[in-house]
Amino acid sequence: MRIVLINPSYFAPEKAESQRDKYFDIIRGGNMYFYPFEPPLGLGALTAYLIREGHYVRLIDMPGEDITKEGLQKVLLDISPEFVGITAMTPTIRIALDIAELSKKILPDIPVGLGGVHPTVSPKSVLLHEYVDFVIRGEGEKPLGTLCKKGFDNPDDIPGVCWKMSDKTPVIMGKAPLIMDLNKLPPPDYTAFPAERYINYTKDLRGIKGLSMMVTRGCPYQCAFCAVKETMGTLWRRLDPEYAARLMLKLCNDYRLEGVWFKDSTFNIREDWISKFAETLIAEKSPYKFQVNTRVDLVRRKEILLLKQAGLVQVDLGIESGSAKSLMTLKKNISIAQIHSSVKLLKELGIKVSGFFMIGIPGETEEDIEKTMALLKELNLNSVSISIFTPLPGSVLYENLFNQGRISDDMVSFEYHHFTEATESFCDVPIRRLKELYDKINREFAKAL
Ligand code: B12
Repeated sequence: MRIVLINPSYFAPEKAESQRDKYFDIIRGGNMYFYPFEPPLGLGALTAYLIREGHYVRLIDMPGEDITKEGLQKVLLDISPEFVGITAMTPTIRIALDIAELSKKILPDIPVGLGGVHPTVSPKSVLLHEYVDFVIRGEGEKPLGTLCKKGFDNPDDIPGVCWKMSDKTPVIMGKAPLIMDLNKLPPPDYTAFPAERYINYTKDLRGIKGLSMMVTRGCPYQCAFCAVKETMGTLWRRLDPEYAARLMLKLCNDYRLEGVWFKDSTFNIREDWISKFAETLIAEKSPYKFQVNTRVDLVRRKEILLLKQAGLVQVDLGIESGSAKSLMTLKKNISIAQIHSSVKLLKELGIKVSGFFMIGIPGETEEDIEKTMALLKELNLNSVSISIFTPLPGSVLYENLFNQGRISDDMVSFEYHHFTEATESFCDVPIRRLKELYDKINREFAKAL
């Protein structure tokens, strides 16, 4: 079967330029190394899986290939696919739906399915859209593989596959069981997207020729702002550590990289896994650098030293706030003291530290935000990424705010869920002031570094 998978552009067309400029201004300011330009690993994983199942797959990576809607139309007509799959996070749902419409208009008989975080948490609203035939919830490999095998006229009883009856009534299915043995999946297909562009981009921004990788799925922590449990669950699953290390070596070798960015939610959940992973790299005399994401309460001296020996150069920490009250609201389960001690330790060990922060957390006053500013100054990190809190569907805080009637389930506003462009305040500081503080925090911080 000929399958097209589409990674939509990040920004709604009318906002594209201002959004991009805004991000680049922040980056130029020197305090943010984050811009949403990363390889679509989810679709890369699906591509590899479907190819192994015997299908032809063309991944259209709109941001990576800089494809416009006109370009997309041409590729769709050229390929004449038998199924079009589109990925969507909350901020890209409207664009994903526009693409579904475009696909239906030029290929009216070809089924269109949406997957990813937003369709997973809000299957009904997405399926009610005129141009969407299927919503695939959770990990997509098995449900989409089965649907393609069974045929699109026969979608009932496939866990994870939601569909419409002939009178358009949506049939909502639960998610497919989590994939327990990740080793059995083929690694994501990096040839399916323009890897070189992503490599050049990381070189410009982070100084290292690198690519992102993921070797685990799921996160057992309960952070109230995060939505990842909806697609990947709370059960931590991983590749065998030796296999994960070999895949990293292979990726670096294949693309002549200097290193890898691990995008796993929390990299060092288990110490024995980390030891085997690091020891494999050390035994192979790996010359490559890598970065990981983790929590401040998981920064352990012995482990960091071993990882450093294996090539660890940077740790990204979810610090989020300098206010103990806000950390409670976020259910981070970390203390300000832990933040200080883990940053101090990482610096001592010669590891670069980057931090994620947010302001405008529900219940916050200006005083809480000032505490975050003070913490940012004290920590003096190598780089930071600061967001204005935005409730993500699939997260506990979204649910709470929704139940309190503070947000409507209005899809149109979702494209403003770029955290630099918040249109609404969910804390005690009015939105205009929040934006002023956001600009101030970015400006001041850029100077402090
Ligand atoms: C890498 C990453 C990015 C990258 C690349 C995303 C991409 N295009 O792939 C970049 C940097 C661009 C990015 C940006 C943002 N991200 Co992000 N990101 C991630 C991250 C860390 C990993 C995603 C990943 O590759 N996972 C691994 C693959 C295997 O999983 P997957 O992508 O979910 O795909 C699987 C299933 O979802 C499903 N599936 C996905 N698509 C499709 C499509 C079809 C047709 C089918 C059948 C199945 C299917 O099958 C896949 C294989 O099992 C996740 C957190 C995490 N640890 O997962 C957050 C996450 C996805 N991001 C999130 C957010 C909020 C953002 C931003 C809004 C942040 C910001 N400050 O602006 C922006 C949004 C940009 C935009 N306009 O859309 C949220 C999404 C929540 C939500 N409700 O939408 C997540 C879950 C993190 C969180 N804290 O909650 N992100």
